[in-house]
Amino acid sequence: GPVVIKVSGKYVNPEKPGLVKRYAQVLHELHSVGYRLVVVVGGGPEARRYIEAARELGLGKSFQDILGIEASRLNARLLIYALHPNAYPEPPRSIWELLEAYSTGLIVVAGGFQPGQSTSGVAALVAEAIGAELLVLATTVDGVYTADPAVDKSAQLIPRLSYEEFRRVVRQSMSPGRYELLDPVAISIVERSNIPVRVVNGSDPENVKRVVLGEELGSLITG
Ligand code: U5P
Repeated sequence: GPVVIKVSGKYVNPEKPGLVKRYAQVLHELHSVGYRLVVVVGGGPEARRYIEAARELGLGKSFQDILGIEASRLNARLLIYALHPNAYPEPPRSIWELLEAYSTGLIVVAGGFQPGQSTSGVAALVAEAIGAELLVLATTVDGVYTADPAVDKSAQLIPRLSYEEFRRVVRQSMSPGRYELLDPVAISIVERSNIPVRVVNGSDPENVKRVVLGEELGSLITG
């Protein structure tokens, strides 16, 4: 079945051409063995710079989000061109454009859609629309922990948890550039459609390949 992969903008951005290339290789491999793929790319450090500048200018959250969206779309384009000619040439801007791009059978790479969410919200909406069997979050941590592993050394990785348990361990933020692992939109969507979510460390694209091929790695969030 189809798979949606959300890659942190910390890994797909102009500072990491080597990693972008390795992501392109892994995605190409999975696509060529028959997986239908949609990849959603985050805004990364560039999005945070624009959002911070907008904040300092006193601009509202909608404008901050829009700047974040444009940064994520530029990162998406970097991966699209690295995948050429196997990816749809434009990052879709909405679920309508996504479905049109997806119907070509090419790998589709998206960034943000609209204010009020993060790219994890996009990933969840897309996963629901295309009937994905799995949503992979290629992120900066090894999985979901009992506490923030960057702050609390005694934090433990939780290999398997329910949506409800996930809600309890991750505090939900609604600030531009500071949405958590799954934003409130994303968690509601995956829960209402019972989409399994696998959280892995995205610093190595091979981790994404492993979990798409069925390996148990990181954390699995299910109903
Ligand atoms: N963003 C949105 N809507 C989207 C995707 C992203 O407003 O559909 C904005 C948020 O401010 C988000 C930023 O924090 O772009 C960068 O995306 P992300 O890397 O946080 O997912």
